[in-house]
Amino acid sequence: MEQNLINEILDKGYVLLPGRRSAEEYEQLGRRLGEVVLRTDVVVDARKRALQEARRKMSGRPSAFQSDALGFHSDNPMTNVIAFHCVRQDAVDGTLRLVDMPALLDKFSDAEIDELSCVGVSYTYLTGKNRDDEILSEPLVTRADGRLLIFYQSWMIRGELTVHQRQLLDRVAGLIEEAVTTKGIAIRLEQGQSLMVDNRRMLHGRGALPDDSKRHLVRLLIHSRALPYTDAACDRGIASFA
Ligand SMILES: O=C(O)CCC(=O)C(=O)O
Ligand SMILES: [Fe+2]
Repeated sequence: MEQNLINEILDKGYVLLPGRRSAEEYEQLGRRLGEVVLRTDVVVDARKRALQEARRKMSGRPSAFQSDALGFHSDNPMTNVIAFHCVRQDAVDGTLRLVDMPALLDKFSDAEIDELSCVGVSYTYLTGKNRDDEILSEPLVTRADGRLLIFYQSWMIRGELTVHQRQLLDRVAGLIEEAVTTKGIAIRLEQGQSLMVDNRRMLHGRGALPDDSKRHLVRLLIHSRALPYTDAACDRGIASFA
């Protein structure tokens, strides 16, 4: 079962698991794929959001607890699989959208990819004693064994950029928007369904939800040695769990 899931994630960038299961069964399955670094109840909750914001070292970032739309992004680059399980779906929408970044970056020349690989995107430790103490940086694009590994959070691109890098980033942002309308992947999970996504390949996002939405997903951030990852992000991250 695990190998089939891994193969499908490698092939398509994500897998919608067949059938339905309980949240416990889903979490067990997640643990068989790798190390579960973080488990989060994704719900619209203004209080949770305010608490999270107060604790954050880098403030003003979007939150999984917000009702506003969430722009396309990767989650923390220390993990390469993000899993979502639906405990309860929103009454009206709650669709997750995915964009396959390496496919989109096909339009860029090797030299342009090199330029993008010099753009650093900030993040902090996901867990452990160093959490939020240190601001780390991962390249927006890393070449690894003929693949491109992505870490994209448009709001975390800090530091000096050249004019050319800025133009490339605008082009990337435009293509992401375009991909959603033309060949974007839209998945509205139903109760008991689970989705696993290659976090170093696909971006995810969603539209706005009502402030009183009852939608509830369980998100697992998993570090799997069976899927591509970058040493810098993962080894530092894993070392900090102790
Ligand atoms: O609410 C969602 O569908 C996604 C939220 C999100 O980006 C996350 O939990 O990582
Ligand atoms: Fe996310």
